[in-house]
Amino acid sequence: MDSLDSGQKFSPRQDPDWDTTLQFLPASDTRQLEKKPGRRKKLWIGLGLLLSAAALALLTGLLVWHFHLRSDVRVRRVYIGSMGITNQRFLSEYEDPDSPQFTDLATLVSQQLKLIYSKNSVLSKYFKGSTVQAFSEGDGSDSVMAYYQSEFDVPVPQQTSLDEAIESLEPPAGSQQGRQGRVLLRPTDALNVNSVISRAIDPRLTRKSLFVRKSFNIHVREAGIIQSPGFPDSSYPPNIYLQWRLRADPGHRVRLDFHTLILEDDCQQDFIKIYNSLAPIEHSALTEQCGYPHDSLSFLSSGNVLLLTLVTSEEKNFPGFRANYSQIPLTEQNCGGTLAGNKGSFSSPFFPSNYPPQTTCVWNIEVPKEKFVKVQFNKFFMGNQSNQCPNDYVDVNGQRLCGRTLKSTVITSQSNKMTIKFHSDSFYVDQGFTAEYEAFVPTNPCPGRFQCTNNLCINKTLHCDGWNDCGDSSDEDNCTCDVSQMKCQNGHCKPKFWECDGSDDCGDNTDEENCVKCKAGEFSCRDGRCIPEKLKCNGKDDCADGSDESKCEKSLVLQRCSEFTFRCRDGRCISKLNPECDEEQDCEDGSDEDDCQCGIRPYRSSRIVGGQESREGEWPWQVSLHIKGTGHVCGASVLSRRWLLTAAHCVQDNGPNKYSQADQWEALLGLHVQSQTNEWTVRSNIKRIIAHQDYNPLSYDNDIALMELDTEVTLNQNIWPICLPSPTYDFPAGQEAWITGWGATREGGAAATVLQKAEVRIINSTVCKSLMNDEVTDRMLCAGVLKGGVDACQGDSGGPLSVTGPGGRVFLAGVVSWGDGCARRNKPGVYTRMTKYRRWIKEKSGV
Ligand code: 4AZ
Repeated sequence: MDSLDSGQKFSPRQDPDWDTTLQFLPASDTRQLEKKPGRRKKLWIGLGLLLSAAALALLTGLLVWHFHLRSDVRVRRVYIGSMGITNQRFLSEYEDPDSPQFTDLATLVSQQLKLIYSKNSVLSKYFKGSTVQAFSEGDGSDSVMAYYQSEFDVPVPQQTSLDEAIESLEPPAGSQQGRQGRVLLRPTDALNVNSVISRAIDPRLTRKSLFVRKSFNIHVREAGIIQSPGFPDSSYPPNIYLQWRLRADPGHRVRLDFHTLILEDDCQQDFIKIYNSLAPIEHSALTEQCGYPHDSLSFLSSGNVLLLTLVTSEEKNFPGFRANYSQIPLTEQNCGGTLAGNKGSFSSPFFPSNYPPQTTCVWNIEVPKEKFVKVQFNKFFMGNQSNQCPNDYVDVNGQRLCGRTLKSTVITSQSNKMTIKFHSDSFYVDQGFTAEYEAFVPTNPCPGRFQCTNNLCINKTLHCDGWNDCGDSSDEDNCTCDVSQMKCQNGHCKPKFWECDGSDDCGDNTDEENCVKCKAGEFSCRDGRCIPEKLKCNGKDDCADGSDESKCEKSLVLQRCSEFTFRCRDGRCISKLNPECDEEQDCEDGSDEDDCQCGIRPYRSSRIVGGQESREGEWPWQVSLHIKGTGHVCGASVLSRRWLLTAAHCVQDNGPNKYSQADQWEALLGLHVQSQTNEWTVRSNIKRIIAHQDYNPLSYDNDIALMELDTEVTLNQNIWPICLPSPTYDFPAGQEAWITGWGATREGGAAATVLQKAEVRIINSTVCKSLMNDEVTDRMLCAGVLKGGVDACQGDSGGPLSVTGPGGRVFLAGVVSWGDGCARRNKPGVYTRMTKYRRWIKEKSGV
């Protein structure tokens, strides 16, 4: 394909015996007293009921009082912390929690904590005990950092005071704890303590259900691999809490690169969390991940320690992760410095990995005297956008930038100098930025190019072409439209064929006004007819194509079937739009939910030109079709354990190449990287190819073919069928869709090695026909990004155009077929329209 480019509150443990469903009997509920037997018996029953109600009320009141109001009911509260000790030298034995040296120092730390807590009336009253979890080198040469957990049993109403007391151990924000050698305790104490930081533990780590808790201590001097239990052969076990404590040599950082990470989607259930520490202290958390993340998954510590934790819940277990660890010298940080010359580039430390916490870099740019400096940030991922950017930020000549954006940002100076500072605080990291700088003559900032209001320079041909190329629309302001364009009220010019196409292209909707449409108070049927609005969802098919009843809460059985209505197996048609495999039974016979073992990513809960690398297992229906001895030629989709679907033009003889012969081909299922197979990849011979009998090699009409595998494959986490849409399935214009493949990454370019993906949109057929010189038939479907830059390309042919349906299952909307080049502006990709071939597929393959 072508591509352009917290400290959380600890909640009291719930008593499992506590019945939250207890209810008072309604006093006015006389139905209880109306039951059958004689009057005396009725009276007794009534009395009995009244007494039980009173007893129940008393019991409930007692329980409420007991658990919520009685001030001596206590809850366990756990704090995780670190203690800086300045009069101890770090010994290598401290890395082993079973060593006598570890035990000795741990005892001193526990005593010291007890002493610290004893000086505070609240802490001393509720303190239960501390355990030391690990030690690392401290900041200075003769210093050690201890990591501990302290437990308190506190009455429910006192929890806040306890939190405040713990916080009071730390000096107020901004003061320099320990810097001046301030010690929290008298010099007579065994340990000189220069910092104590404690935070309430993440409540997910104290779940009672976590029955396996294990820690691993790893020195990362020699690079190695960590993986979740069972990976990659089986899913991780339920209810585990694992910690990997990673240490590098002094003067080094720990580096952790995830190769695979597939967890349950809900972070409240399963998650990994990484800390810039050896204990899960909230204020040193660098990231939390769950599901199937797509961001950069490389992390670096600021010091020589890093902690990785994995927590899982009872249900939904996934493959887990594999990560590589290593150490790199602290000196290996190419960040900051002086930049001279007319142009150049720089990026945040370790880009595209996540930048380390607690890092500052300063770049001083100086260009020739008579010029000014312009810096363009191309990628910018600096944490959350917030006022004044108090956390991670980039400071350009005194102006702070933070947040995440894919748009380019340009900043100019009013002199030949510019200072750029990068800063990351102690927690939550991000990917950072890439930037280019350039010297410019103040009187002519964009020589030969158009200057946007945001200072971006763009190609002159992009000025007034209907597209927002600047990002701030300034290239489309105050334009004189040419004959092929319409003028929007906001002054923008748009291609005429965008008028009245149902989408707001002007930005002020003026391209959609004054279209011959239904009047106010009328509903527009899918066939263009107008009916009174009040007839919509009234249970009658007033449009006669079901469209006025198709987006209602309830699905109707219609009197008549139309080209827009789903036909159940019993022959009856229902009004609901796209009812198949949406996880709800709509047909009386349930046939809309039959044969729905498709369109899911078994282990996911959530090239293409202008695309990005996909993750392994993200597109389990994608197939790579190889010509034996040559390699990848086309894509295909898995329909079942036996059948694949591809494009007919992939299986046409071409001179000496006998592509129509099944024995020439080999299908690779579950493949991610070309020429790298793994335990999930299946290589299969082809038994039979069935190209569509009406395929037209000139027009590419009916560009579809089936391939039968010579043996059925076993489905696995990387091999799964995609759902086929029924003939009436609707893929409306504007809907998002994904293209995937190993094709060329630019027109005329080389094929991709890692499976690429790109997001496109379904394009209105009338618009597409006019863009593609009327060469698009009704059996074709257009999709793309009309601005250009994203498209399928050579080598993607035969692959899927995937669309997620209402129930979350993925449907095959099209098969990559043809286009006018790749990723050109106003030249969408053309796909074989799958809804037209449902019967043909059934007839030929039985699927
Ligand atoms: C091809 O040559 C091809 N831009 C496939 C798709 C497109 C162009 C070319 C669409 O296989």
